[in-house]
Amino acid sequence: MPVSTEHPHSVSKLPMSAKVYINGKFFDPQDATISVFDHGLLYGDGIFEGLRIYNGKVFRLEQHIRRLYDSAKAIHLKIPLSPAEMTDACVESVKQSGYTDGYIRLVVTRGAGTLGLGPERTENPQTIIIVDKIKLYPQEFYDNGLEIITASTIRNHPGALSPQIKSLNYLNNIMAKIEASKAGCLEALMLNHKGEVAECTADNIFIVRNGNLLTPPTDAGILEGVTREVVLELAKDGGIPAFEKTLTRHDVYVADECFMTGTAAEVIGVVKVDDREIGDGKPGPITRKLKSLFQQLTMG
Ligand code: PXG
Repeated sequence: MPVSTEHPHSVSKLPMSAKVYINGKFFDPQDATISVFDHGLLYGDGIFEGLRIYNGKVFRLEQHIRRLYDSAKAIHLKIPLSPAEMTDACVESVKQSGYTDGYIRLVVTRGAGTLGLGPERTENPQTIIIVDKIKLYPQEFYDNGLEIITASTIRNHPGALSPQIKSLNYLNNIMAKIEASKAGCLEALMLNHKGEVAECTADNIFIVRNGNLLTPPTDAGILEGVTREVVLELAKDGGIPAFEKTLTRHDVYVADECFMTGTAAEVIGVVKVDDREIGDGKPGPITRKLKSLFQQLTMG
């Protein structure tokens, strides 16, 4: 099916419903299926992106597409579409859904093949674009902040699999997420193999200390979050000194403020870490300022 380059701002006549694009065709969710022999399922061999739609526009689409192709290159996966075609396919998928606000899950798998690890056993990588509603954290957590714990599960060792690759194997993060939920928390802080602060299971982390905004650098073993980049830009524009800096758990405990960023979470305050209250136990002024600047950006 040819994809349209028409902007999703154009008023859709289609009813609003979740839609799934698979290799150029659109399906209702219950009809969207791929092979059980897909190496994405059998081995987690594939990559993904999570994006947001705000007011009919895909937020930071270009950055997500770039990261997807970077992930693909790193795992020797040739995506059947060009970045421009993928961009058009995302825009068309949003249009087909009729959603003006929602979530996009972009997945490229290695494709179906015989059993065995080798990618040469597969052909036809599968391109999947799911447009769906997004379930946000309850509002009270945006107002009052979240409590998190440090997980004992560390982030992927960069020598095993670069955390910069958004791969379909999220098990280490899922293990950390389970630790969080067993501790009654919605997120967990993950350290790297050196014991430094890396990020959370699906969010990047920031702290504020003496008016400076600090976040771990890429070489701490993090996914370079699109929201993280936006927040660093907003800080720069808003006159908040911001730096990438190696952080320890101690730095987090004694921070004046702490918050997380992510496509799903946006900007959300963290007010307790491993049972230590951060600052005065409420989302701080810099957190609130950046949260509101971010919201203005998504509304604009
Ligand atoms: N770290 C990790 C490990 C992530 O997976 C982020 C940081 C934040 O990156 P962005 O680019 O979103 O600012 C992520 C993002 C999902 C889902 O459905 C997961 C993410 C994003 C959107 C949806 O689980 N992870």
